[in-house]
Amino acid sequence: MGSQSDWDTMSGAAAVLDELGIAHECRIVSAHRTPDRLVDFAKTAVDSGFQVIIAGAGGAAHLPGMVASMTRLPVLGVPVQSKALSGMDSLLSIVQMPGGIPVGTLAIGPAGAKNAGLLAASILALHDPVLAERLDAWRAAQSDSVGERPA
Ligand code: RP5
Repeated sequence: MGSQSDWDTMSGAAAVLDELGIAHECRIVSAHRTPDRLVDFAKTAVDSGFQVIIAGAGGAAHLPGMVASMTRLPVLGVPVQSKALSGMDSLLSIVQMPGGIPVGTLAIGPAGAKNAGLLAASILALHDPVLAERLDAWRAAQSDSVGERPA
């Protein structure tokens, strides 16, 4: 994520990864304030063993696109809800990538962070049958938790 202030939102992605037993790291990497850290992280991500990157940022949210430009790993972008423009700035900064460098963009805010975790799990489950079972169970539990009528 781009800032400590993004953690309230991005912790939702980490929570899902924890629930599904998916090893992950949470880092603050700012495209604007720590550009060298960004380059180092993105360029070494494959060799470091990462398989999917979730990048959350708000405002002029260059982080997901810049990361995607420096790695072939799938990058899932989460637009963090900004105070000034309610996250529309973040969404448009992340979603409208020029052809050639994709960022899979999720919804603005906590729903996007949670779904980024789930989408990362779906990607990883393609080649991990044990994780696939856990993800199926997670989804079934979610279905079971939805009442048929309002309480
Ligand atoms: C972006 O600027 C971050 O991703 C964050 O969403 C936004 C505001 O950052 P702070 O000023 O709260 O650190 O780089």
